Amino acid sequence: MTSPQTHNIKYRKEYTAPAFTTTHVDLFFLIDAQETQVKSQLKVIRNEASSDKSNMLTLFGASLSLKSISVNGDKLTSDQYTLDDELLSFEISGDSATIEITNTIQPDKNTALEGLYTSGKFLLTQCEAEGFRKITYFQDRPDVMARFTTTLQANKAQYPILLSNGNPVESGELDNGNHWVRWEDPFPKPSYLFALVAGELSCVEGEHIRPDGSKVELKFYAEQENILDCDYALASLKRSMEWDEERYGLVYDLDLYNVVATNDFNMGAMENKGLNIFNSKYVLASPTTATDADYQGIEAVIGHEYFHNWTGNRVTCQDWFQLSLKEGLTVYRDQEFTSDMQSRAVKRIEDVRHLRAAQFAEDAGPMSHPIRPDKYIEINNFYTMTVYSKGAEIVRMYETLLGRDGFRKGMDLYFKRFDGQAVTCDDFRQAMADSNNVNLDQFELWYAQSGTPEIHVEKTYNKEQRTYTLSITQNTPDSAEQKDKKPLHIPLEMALLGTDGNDMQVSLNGARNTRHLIELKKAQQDFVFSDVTEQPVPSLFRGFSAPIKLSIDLDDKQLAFLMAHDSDSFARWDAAQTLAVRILLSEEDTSDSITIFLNALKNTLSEKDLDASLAAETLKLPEESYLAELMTNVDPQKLHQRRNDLKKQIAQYLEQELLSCYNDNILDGDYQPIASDIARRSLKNASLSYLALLAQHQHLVIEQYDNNNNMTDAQTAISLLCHENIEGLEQRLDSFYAQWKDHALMMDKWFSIQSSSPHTDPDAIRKLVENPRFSINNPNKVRSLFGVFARMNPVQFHREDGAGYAFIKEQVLILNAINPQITSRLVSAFNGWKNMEPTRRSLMKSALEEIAAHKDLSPDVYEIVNKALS
Ligand code: B3K
Ligand code: ZN
Repeated sequence: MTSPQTHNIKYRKEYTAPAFTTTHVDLFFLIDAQETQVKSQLKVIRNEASSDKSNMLTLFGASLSLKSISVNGDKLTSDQYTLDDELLSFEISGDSATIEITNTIQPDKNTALEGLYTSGKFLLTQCEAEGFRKITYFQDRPDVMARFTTTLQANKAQYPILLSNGNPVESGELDNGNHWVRWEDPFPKPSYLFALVAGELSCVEGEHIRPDGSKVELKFYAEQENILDCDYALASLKRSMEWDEERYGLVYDLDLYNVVATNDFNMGAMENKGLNIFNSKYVLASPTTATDADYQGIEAVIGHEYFHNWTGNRVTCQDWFQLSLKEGLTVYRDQEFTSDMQSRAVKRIEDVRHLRAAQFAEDAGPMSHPIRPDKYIEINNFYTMTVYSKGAEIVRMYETLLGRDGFRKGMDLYFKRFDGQAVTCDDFRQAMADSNNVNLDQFELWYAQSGTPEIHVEKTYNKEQRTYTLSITQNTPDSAEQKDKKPLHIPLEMALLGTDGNDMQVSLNGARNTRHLIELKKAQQDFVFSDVTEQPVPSLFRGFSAPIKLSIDLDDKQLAFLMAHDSDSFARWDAAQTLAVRILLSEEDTSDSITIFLNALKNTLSEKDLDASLAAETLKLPEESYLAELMTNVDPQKLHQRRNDLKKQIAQYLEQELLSCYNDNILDGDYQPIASDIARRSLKNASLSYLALLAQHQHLVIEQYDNNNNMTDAQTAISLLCHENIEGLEQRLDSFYAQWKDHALMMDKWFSIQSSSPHTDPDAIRKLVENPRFSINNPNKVRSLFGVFARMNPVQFHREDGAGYAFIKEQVLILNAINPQITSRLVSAFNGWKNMEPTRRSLMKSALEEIAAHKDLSPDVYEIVNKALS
């Protein structure tokens, strides 16, 4: 590891196309867990489009042992090249060359899980963003797109399965017990999409028939004991393929689609061309082991990686600053897929809840960055909520502005112009603008500016003239690294509700309608509606038409009115959230607001054609991290207490309604992860989470746990037992353990159920670290125990004695040497320190300073900690 001083910053503005590009790569691997030999043959040619006319070819390489290198058949001597920890450079005479390189790597020693590494009985790769350079020397940058051929050779008994990108074209056996398979990927791709898998795996197969009648083979690989749990993922893949054909006319382009599930993965999944690699959490499911949320997670991630085949793989990013080009767009696509498969309204609510809880906080803290960052030290730190989820919101705004057909025209033009190329966010925006004949220049600011815009609305009704004026200002606050931000182009979907609760027919600039789309472009703008026959209640930013914070003076009764009547289900939910936020943050007496809120909730739960899933969403109070972001001098324990007190008031006031919701939504029959059943379970379990706060109903939790026939009900119940410390918990945790101790994903649940509980203190977490099923080398375990503790257990992480911070600090220092990517995620839990009350602020700061003083910090951790402290 390098010392802090040498962690250099990369700037977006410094992009230049490389002097040479690689067109063909022929790889040979002699697979062995201790030492794998890699031979590569590269065909490089001068890149005419580049302004760089140098004769030097520079290849990246990290943690490699170089054995030999030759150019056009001539072996280079050590004075003919330069080599350091990161780069290998040598001269190319002429405009093209064939390069041959041999090097070795040590998969077994690779604990960072980037490059080639070991998981159980197989070896696998993770290359995005810059992991290919840990396999061999290469122009490891996304604007170098080459055709790959990969030959894998290994002992047949130990490594019966040998997979790589594209199609298998040849295979054979050798006398020494080895076998080999050659894979050819016909599509030029950047090296971050390279993958290989070698080892013992079982397989289940399916197929998809394309619109032209041709067949795609679908194969899922997992360890033998899990292979039966791949069915749902396989079905989701087929649904994804059909959906993309239908919605965007995008068809899969190889005859084989492989997916491999592993327990050892730094993230959710990876879209390698023709060979996706997945965290087993997003593949494996059965009714007794997976919750509704797990099933939905699988479908979303399977879809996401599949959709990358066009948005990411066929059209890729010029450089890593453009990451949101593929991630924001692909998240938007997977959100739309889920909306079509499940409930659009609920999906929108869940996504906005998540955005507010995590992205708003990120954008208000030291890691605030635009969706297209201008600089970074370690690109892995920029796979953020901002790049992904805010990025998806920005793509969604094109669709809001241009309409669904206009957006589709833009997508069609984007693929027509850029298929097979590595491009920029500006290219995408231009395709949207050109295909719709509109000017989207101002829209670029969404890519360039960080921070969450604040919209303030003043409203005036003129009874005589029957006009209603919305006077709207926008402002994006200064953030860590950006000041003086400009006004953005913001779509505002809205309606005015009359006293009957219906959207009024009103005119704006001559257009008479019940719904209007306003485009904000200036710091201050007035919109005058005419034909407004009575004083309306405005419903603004319907469907969350832009990722902003809204402030408007609506009283409690008006919010309750929107909760009851708004025809937009998102706006109904959001009115409830706004009222809850007001109650939870107010310094004044809130009893009147509470009464109005409780009655509004009661009406929601008593509606005769109640939508169970929307009712469940309405019952969920705003997340603590969202509330904290709206405050200063946060005392997270006090905030937690306050939110719990409100929950208890709701439980008491709505006891009968909650009991009915609970009882009416108990399902008979076999578990099915279908939308209608999920909706009912979700209302039942949301109700149970309130009833669990009332001593007289806690028996329901025990009964639900003991009689469950699915993991959704079981996990809800055992988490409630744990969080409310209900008698009978210990025995049930033990039997859960006894039943599932050999099931990795179930052990992740067992750890996280405990680590999120306010009754699990740092000492108890230390005991869990000693459990034989815990491993600090396994990212899922680290996330379940440490990640969940730091993010979802505010009572213990933010203890006033500092023991929670001390515990995470210790783990960060241990993990830093094992897995930098996982560590930098964990250490980010300290990012909100400046927003805390003074005691915790100084405790968190000291923890960060102790981490910063550590001498061998990885660039990943160094970047986060230094930003946090600056
Ligand atoms: N593209 C990968 C993420 C890679 C993360 C590298 N640190 C998964 C995805 O977004 O689909
Ligand atoms: Zn992605």
